[in-house]
Order: sequence, then structure tokens, then C-alpha cells
Amino acid sequence: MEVGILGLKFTGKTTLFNAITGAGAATGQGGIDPNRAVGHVPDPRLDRLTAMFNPKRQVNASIEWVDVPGFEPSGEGGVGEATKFLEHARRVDALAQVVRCFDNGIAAPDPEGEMETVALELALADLQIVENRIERMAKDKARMNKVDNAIEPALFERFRETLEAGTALRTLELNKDETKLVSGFTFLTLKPMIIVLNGDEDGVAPETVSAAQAMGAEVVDLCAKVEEELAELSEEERAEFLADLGIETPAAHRMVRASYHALGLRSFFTVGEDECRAWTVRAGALAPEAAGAIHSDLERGFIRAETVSYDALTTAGSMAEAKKANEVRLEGKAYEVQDGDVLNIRFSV
Ligand SMILES: Nc1nc2c(ncn2[C@@H]2O[C@H](COP(=O)(O)OP(=O)(O)OP(=O)(O)O)[C@@H](O)[C@H]2O)c(=O)[nH]1
Ligand SMILES: [Mg+2]
Repeated sequence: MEVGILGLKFTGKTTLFNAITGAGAATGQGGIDPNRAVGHVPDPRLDRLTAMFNPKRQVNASIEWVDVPGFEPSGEGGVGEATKFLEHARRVDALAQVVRCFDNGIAAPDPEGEMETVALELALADLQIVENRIERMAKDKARMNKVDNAIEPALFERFRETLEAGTALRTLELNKDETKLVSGFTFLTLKPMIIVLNGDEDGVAPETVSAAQAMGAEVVDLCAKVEEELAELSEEERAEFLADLGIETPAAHRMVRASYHALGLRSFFTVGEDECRAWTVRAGALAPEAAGAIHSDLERGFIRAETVSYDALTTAGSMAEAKKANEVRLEGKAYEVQDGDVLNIRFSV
């Protein structure tokens, strides 16, 4: 899974990227190329399972973070700059918009204005795709006298109106055929979005948090600069530093949690002597799909999933005890995987 970090120039995107991944990329530099790094998905449940099963290795789930270069709003830095940089965000699964809430000594922060500006830039970038497509359909029709796909012209006209009003496409209700049709287009405003309010050491004003939440987005408020320093510390020093600052959960965890939530993802685990591992599936995934996340053979030859919840397993203390307590169930193809399930797939190919 990939998450794109984007926003206006000098809002602290690279600082946040470093805080999450420990990549140590240069900040305060601008730049025109994106930074990329893979970060572990921290999960205390997996740590506990590893302590229980003592495997040769622990494998966390991972997220690839893409630090998209910042842009000036169209009209100031010139139309097109934003759209060009936003191309780097076309392939990601979710967007995290960083909003400056700290005073940089040059301009006072204007978080609400900034959110509006970026929403508009994203809509403009999508509008360009929609208009190209509408033009192309018209040309094809004229040249080849081709019969239109029944739903596409009407849908794209609807998209054009929505985007011209500066509204995100994700606010539209699409039926199954329409959803399928747009899946090839990588629209930015269709992607789930997290708003990251980047404040000073003393945090972000509650009104700003409410305003961001009112936009219907997942909101994370943090101070990227402090969190970046955290990423450079040892595990022990970090715990102390966090306690001193009164930070309960570091930014990296909160960003991961918000991303999972925005994308509607669930974690399940596999355990054993070789490895304890966390896996990711979308909410609503059935057992064979979870098996397929591990290996396509497991999905193809799926028979049953031996299933125990994380809570039941850790309460029992071992797999043998969980079995004795009748906590391990055999689930079939129609079983919907729950967050925290520990699965052992039985299969035959
Ligand atoms: N006070 C304060 N300064 C910050 C914070 N986050 C970042 N900065 C500073 O803001 C400046 C820009 O940070 P970057 O992380 O490079 O910003 P960016 O969004 O990646 O910038 P571009 O890639 O050029 O768009 C640096 O000097 C950072 O130290 C913060 O939370 N508080
Ligand atoms: Mg940067």
C-alpha cells in the first residue's frame, strides 16, 4: 500500500516523511522529485505474538510513503505546476495533506484557506483528465461514427460539473458499473484523504481540528518537527522523550492508523516457529481473500481457516490452551475476516 504526502510548499511534508520513515531526507529545500521510503506498520499486538511464539523472525506489514514535492497555488507559481507535481500522487492508494499550522516567520498560518486551496488544486488536476477524456470521446465519435459507451459521456459530464464547483469526486455516489469504469483513471479526488495539521510544540487550535473534521476527513494533528527528532532516538530515549512531552502516541503510529482507517483496512496475523507476521486486507474481505494475500495457491486451494482472535489467544496464553478453551474455530469460505484474527489456512492444490 502507498500513501502520498502532499500539500503547499514548506508545510512540513518532508519533515513528517522523516518522522514516519526515519529516512533523513533534506528539509527546507523544496525540490521537484518525490522522496520514497517504506515504513513498518507498528503493531503492539504483533510484538506480543512474537514474544509468545518466539519465532525466527517477525514481519510487520509495511506502507510505502511518497513525499510529493510541494507546490504554489495556480495563479501564483503559474498554472500547471501543481498539476505536474500531483502526477506523483496518481498511483498511490491514499493521500495525506499536510497543512501548515505553525508560524514560519514569513506568513501567518491560514489552515482553512490552505485546505480550500489544495482541495481546489486537486479538483483542477482531475478536471484536466475529465476534459481530455470528453474531448477524446467527441473526436472518436466524429471520426469513426462510433457508438458511445452507454454510461461514460453522462458520467464524465457529471464529473466535470462537480469538479468545476471545486468538489471532490469522492462525494458522488457511483453505481457498480460507474465505479468499474473510473477505476482506470486514477482520480486524485476519489482517493481517501487524511488531513495532517502540522502545528508548533504547543499543538493545534481545537477550532482548526474541528474545521478539518467538518470536511469529512480523517484528521491527525501533530508537530512534525518534534516528531522528526524522535525518529532519530533509540527506543529507550524515545519513550522518555514522549513521556516528557506528554505525547501518547507518536506520529508514525497515528499516521498509520489514520491511513488504515481511511482505506478501510484490517490486519490479521499468522504465527509459527518460523515467523510471526501481520497482513493487510480490506474491510469486508472473506477468508479466501485473506489466504490470497499470503499466496495465490492458498486462495485457489482454500479449504478452511483455523481462526482465533488475538484477544482469545493472548488470554489463553498459548495455541494449545486456546484450543482447549474452544476458542479456535474452523471457518469456511464465507467467513468475513475480523481485525486481529490469527489465521492458519488449510488448503490443498
Ligand atoms: N515550527 C515548525 N517548523 C516546522 C514544522 N515542520 C516543519 N517545519 C520547518 O518548516 C521548514 C520546511 O519543512 P519541510 O519539511 O522541508 O517542508 P516541505 O513541505 O517538505 O517543503 P517542500 O518540499 O519545499 O514543499 C523547515 O525549516 C522545517 O524545519 C513544525 O511542525 N513546526
Ligand atoms: Mg519537501
